[in-house]
Amino acid sequence: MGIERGDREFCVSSSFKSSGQVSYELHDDVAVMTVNNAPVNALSLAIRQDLQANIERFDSDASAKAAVIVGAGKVFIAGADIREFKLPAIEPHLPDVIDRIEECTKPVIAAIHGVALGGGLEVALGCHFRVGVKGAKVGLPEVHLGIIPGAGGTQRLPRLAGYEKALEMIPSGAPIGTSDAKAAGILDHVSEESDAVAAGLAFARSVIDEGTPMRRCSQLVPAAVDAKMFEAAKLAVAKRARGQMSPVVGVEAVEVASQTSFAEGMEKEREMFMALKNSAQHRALSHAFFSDRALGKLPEIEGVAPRQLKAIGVIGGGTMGAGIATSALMNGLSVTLIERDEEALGRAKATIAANIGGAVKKGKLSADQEVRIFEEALKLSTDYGSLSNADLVIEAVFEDIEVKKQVFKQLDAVCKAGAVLATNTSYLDVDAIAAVTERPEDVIGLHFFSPAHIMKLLEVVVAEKTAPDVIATGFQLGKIMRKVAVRAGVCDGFIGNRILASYRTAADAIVMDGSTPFDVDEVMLEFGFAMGPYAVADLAGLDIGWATRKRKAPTLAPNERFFTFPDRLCEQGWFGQKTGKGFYIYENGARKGVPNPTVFEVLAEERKQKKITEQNLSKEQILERYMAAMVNEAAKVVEEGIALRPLDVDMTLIYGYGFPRWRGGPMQYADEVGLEKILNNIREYAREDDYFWQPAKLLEELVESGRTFADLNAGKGSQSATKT
Ligand code: TC6
Repeated sequence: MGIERGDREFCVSSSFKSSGQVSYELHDDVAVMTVNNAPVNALSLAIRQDLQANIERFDSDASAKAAVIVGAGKVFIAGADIREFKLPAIEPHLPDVIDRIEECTKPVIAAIHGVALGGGLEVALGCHFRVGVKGAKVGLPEVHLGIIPGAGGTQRLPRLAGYEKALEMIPSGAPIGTSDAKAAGILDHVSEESDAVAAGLAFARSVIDEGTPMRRCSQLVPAAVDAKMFEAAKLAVAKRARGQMSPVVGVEAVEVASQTSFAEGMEKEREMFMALKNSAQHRALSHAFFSDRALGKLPEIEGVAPRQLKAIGVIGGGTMGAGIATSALMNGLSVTLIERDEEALGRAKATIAANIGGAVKKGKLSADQEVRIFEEALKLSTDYGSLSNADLVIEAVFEDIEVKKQVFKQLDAVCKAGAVLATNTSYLDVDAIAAVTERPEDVIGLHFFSPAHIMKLLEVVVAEKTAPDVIATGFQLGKIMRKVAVRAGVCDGFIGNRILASYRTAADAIVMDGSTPFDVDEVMLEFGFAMGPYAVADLAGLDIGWATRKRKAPTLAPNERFFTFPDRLCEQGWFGQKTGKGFYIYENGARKGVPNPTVFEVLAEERKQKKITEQNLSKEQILERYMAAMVNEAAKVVEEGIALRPLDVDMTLIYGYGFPRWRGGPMQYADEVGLEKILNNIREYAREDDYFWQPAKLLEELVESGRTFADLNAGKGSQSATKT
């Protein structure tokens, strides 16, 4: 069918109706095509159709000698429209649109501002020239979504920039800046213009006037390469990826470029792309991508302005307080840190100095910033009165409710009206802490994770009376400190530590019943965690769990199983890494240990005492039990409204507890495994221990109604019928 555009006719598929999202405008003899699909010009079906139609139009437009493709708004093009990946693919497919651009008989120039990512860079690679304006970035981040570039990126990039650059960019997914991109030959020119249209037009003029030969990436001859390079890259990438497939497949796709013709390479790339697009890993990583962006979207703070946040106070200069102060200082806030005496202040300052020094060494801060922090931004004091101007104060003192209440009484007396009063408690009742003040609406929990200047997670714990603008301020602080803030409700351990306690109990039961801590750690490493639970316990210090068990012992229910085998290690002064021995032995300060043989003896003794018949659980059974405990507790956390949505749990476990992102978090994982299977397992385990294995009502309800956690994320139905 022919469609009239201006005075020319051009051909597109019969079903096509232009959405007008790609405009076509002649600037003298240069056609400017502007992709306009806010917010990031994602390559939706409508954009692909429009782009294809405009390329046809340009090719037959005798008055246009060159074309420039630009993006409207903040970026060039951020890639394929990820939301469309769930739907059946409709023509024109992106690789075909890009081939059509490349086939053009006249030069097409991509003028890049902001970012050209994924399919956006692939569009640019299909153009005959690429110009970047200052500050632009280009990259192929598809691996972070569990896929690989699927529109020629793995075949064109190595031909244009060489295998080494392609092997650096594709498996890492990291974008690069203009000077790097120019040096690699990805950009032909870096413009001083800040306006991409002006930069593109100027470049087009020079191409027309100088008759610069058009370059098609598909026709470039790849440099010869030693096949060993790919083997080495695969090994290195697989080690880093810890089970994630896409970075390794990314290497394989680049290798294909070294072995076949462009056309064959494109076919293979498509096959690899489609296989990954249909994988659980892609579903999990897409879920993580959108969940990241959903975390701060909460009805209770929609349109609510946060309070002012310039100067903050931190009470307590131990590891946690000093870490929080470091994070605030590194992100431009002024901090007044309070300790009980000068000596403690000195120690706090030394910790902060070491943290900041480390950041300078890693290039995260400049030496000038370091000087400014210690000369201007950090104040140390033993006097609560110095907090009278603080906009927000975070208490990070000893984890004891009475101590915390005392601190809050003092804060209530000295802080200005409207100051936010936050506790960094990891377990305690924030409502009870708020109740000792005259202003419970200003009180909130801000639960940082140790080391606080490094760990990404921040639980924003909303107490019963916390005001909406205080919640908004908690999220704003997270943004300023570049943390991932998750809303949590008040309960023992909030979202993360409560779920942790549950799967740790399950792990202890697995060990008590015949497996070893090393079996459990191995299974969890294979699952994708960076460390297993017992290696983590050694790192955190076994004395912490010992103290908790001593507190808990008198409160046990009659049918509650209780595991004291780690106490036998603690009794010998073995507290984990810090003492060189725990579940593992750490020779000469090594960070990776070897199994401590005493653990086997301790376990054998305790099993004998408790008359436990050893079970021989397979790796799969260990994993099923461990994950069932995690998912069941997580479901209770959602059911009770402690986490608003399953996705809040998923992001908490990913950012705070090392859950592999490519599995999407425990709730996403549970959906993939099947909720019915998990529930059946829990019911089966309950036959042995019906105290611990009580199925979450939410889980039962979802199974009964045939719904999933993803349905809850999408707002399909209430969280639970049991929720009041
Ligand atoms: C690909 O290209 C494969 C090609 C082969 C095909 C055969 N699609 O991050 P922000 C949304 S795979 C749909 O908050 P920023 C995002 O959800 C893709 N939507 O903004 C959010 O929506 P909300 C490879 C997208 O300024 C809004 O845009 N490309 C897409 O902090 C704003 O996003 C990538 O992986 C998309 N591609 O950062 C790039 N991208 O407002 C992914 C974003 O409803 N994108 N949205 O919550 C990014 O890295 C960042 O969004 C950014 C902008 C750097 C472009």
